[in-house]
Amino acid sequence: MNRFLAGGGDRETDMRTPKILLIKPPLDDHDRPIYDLIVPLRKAGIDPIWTGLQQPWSQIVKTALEEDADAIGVSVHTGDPAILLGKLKTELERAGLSEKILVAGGSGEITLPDMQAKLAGLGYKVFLSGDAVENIGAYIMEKFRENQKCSVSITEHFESRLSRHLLAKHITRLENINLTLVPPPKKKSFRVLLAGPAGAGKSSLLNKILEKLELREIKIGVMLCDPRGPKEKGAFLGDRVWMQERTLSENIFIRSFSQLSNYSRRSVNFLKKVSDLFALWGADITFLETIGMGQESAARLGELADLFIWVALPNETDSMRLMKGGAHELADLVLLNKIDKEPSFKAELALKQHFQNPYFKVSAHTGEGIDEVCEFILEKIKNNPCG
Ligand SMILES: Nc1nc2c(ncn2[C@@H]2O[C@H](COP(=O)(O)OP(=O)(O)O)[C@@H](O)[C@H]2O)c(=O)[nH]1
Ligand SMILES: [Mg+2]
Repeated sequence: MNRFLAGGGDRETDMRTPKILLIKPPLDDHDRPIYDLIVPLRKAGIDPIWTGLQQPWSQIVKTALEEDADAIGVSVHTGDPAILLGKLKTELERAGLSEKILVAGGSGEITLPDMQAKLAGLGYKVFLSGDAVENIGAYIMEKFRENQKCSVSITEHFESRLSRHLLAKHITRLENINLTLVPPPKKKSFRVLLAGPAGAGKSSLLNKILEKLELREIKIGVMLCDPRGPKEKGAFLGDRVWMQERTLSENIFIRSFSQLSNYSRRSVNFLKKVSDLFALWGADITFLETIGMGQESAARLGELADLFIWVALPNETDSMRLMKGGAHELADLVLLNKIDKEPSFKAELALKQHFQNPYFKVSAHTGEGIDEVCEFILEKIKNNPCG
């Protein structure tokens, strides 16, 4: 069947900020320069993605493909920059990703004038420690705006099963323009929402859950949401760092999104459409990790979920908190995480008194309780009419 994404030309300006994937060559072990870039890039209105050190090229390229980042920033401190950046360029081209904005920086050989000329020949704009970080942001924004001008396309036809590459591209199109998938997929993917306060361990638990489900040959889409700050527009998309081992799996597709903390109706609709696209790629399950949540209303997000999981910390779960209103009321399941370091009996007592649905004690560090969580999810899918 031929499907298409169709819609008007109104650009979703509040949805789309340019993304840059920050990387180190596989053998380079120096992440400090990356950390120095993150906040200045956010201030320039750009979402930086950082995935961690020591990743093979194949993993870097798969991440670039799934995130469909507008720019790739490479920090080189050891090795021959021309060989390393040449290799990256070849790998990106091989994966059909030749249109990226490429920037590079670092120390050592990259500072030599003839090296900069070589890298310019490969398409990289080089920024060195003497350059103001703002210049990197300004360069990326300028190139991004140029690319945006020529990339508005309203109707996109495609065959019913999406490739990984097309899935990534279509998600970007949805970020750009309010499009509708026609017809909607018959088989939806089962949507599991992971919510809870920042730092409760949502990403770490998701990594463990994916590790188990991956062994069962289940196809999984993952949406990771990180917050834009109240002052700066860009968001640091850093959740992938906790799931590095999962990013090479052919059955897993991970995409990061910057979100405002109030989850407007438009952004919830957008996330729903992304999960429909995941279904067309073949995903049986879509996980959505929300930005850290507190006591604000999460009702709109609740609409999105076939299964709403609330991740809580034992020390912060007591009767007083549970008796107050909050997002935890929407939960089908509570995970009391970090039981390797915090006693849980008081939290359990409070949950038994004030929470009607099941809870599990878990640890993302030791893996305790993760099998039970996976069984719970799979059982729910079995009983789900659209799953
Ligand atoms: N001791 C312990 N630490 C954990 C556990 N799960 C996560 N953490 C740590 O808690 C911090 C926040 O974890 P993260 O997964 O980023 O939380 P998120 O903000 O809810 O996604 C990190 O330093 C993790 O290593 C756990 O089960 N036990
Ligand atoms: Mg997280």
